Amino acid sequence: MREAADPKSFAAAIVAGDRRALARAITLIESRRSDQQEQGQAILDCLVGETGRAVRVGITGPPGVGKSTFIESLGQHVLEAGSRLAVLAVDPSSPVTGGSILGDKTRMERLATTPEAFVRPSPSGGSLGGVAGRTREAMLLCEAAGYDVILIETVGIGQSEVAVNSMVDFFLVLLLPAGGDELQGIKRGVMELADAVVVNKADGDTLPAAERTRQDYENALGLLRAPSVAWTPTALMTSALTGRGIPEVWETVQKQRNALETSGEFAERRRHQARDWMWSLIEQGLRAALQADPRIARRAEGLERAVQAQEKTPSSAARALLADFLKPQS
Ligand SMILES: Nc1nc2c(ncn2[C@@H]2O[C@H](COP(=O)(O)OP(=O)(O)O)[C@@H](O)[C@H]2O)c(=O)[nH]1
Ligand SMILES: [Mg+2]
Repeated sequence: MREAADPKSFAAAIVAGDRRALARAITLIESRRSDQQEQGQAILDCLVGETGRAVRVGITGPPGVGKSTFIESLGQHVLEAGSRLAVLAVDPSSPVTGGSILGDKTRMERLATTPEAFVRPSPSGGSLGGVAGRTREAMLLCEAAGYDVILIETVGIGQSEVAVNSMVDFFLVLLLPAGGDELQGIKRGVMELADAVVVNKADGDTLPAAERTRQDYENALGLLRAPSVAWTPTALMTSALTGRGIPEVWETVQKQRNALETSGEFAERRRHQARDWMWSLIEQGLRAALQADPRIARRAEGLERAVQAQEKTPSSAARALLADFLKPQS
């Protein structure tokens, strides 16, 4: 596929199942070069009608909990059930822990070599908003390519969970046996987003602790505000190594989907996500335009100093800058 191939034939190749075209389109979307990004967007624009049909599952959890291993195991199960599977990762920390990508590739070895599966390692670098944004677009491209289950892995630190939650239908928090969510570095806000909590490593010596932890979270979930009217979040237990509990996880995803579709919440959630996504792009675009305007950049520097020196309040500085930015230029 040549670099400047026209978007329509590029899009057609993706729909026809050309994996290299799909990979190339994702690379264009992830590119830092604006001409390549535009090519990627043009391809995506041709494909809007082909998107939206997958089951989108986000998987988060602390480093080492077994997310990649879990995805390998759940992925096999999904493939055996006859689905086509795409795996994407949002890992804003990957430039730091550069080795993790290599580790993930070997952990998802079986998936990576299965023709019905498409595994895309984390993009490295960039702001979280940017990384998550590109993951969302990569997800749409995968849907257009006919993948009907999309698993998105995100490391449970910072805001990435919230970003991923805003693009998936089912949000799964993976935890270790024992230790409260504070100990595991999971914020309460993230627990409130969970459609299911899954305690992994329910095997060998850690099986009894996994059982206790599952029960603890089952109780804790009962006290949290449920994210949905039609679905009550549940706590499960798996061993990604032995496969124990994996079929139950998939059953749970399907049950939630049915419940939300029946109640109408499914379509509503997707509509909200699309609207929020539009606004977050508008905000990003505004910020980029603001930062790209040299007149504003100079003004901002002065205002920043004044705010830091407590000569101006942040709100008056912000108002002054916005007024400047929005004033028609002569
Ligand atoms: N005993 C046990 N070890 C597991 C299980 N799942 C993952 N591991 C191990 O935990 C380590 C981290 O797994 P990984 O999938 O890379 O975790 P991630 O950082 O969350 O993606 C690896 O050594 C895995 O082999 C499990 O269910 N049971
Ligand atoms: Mg991993």
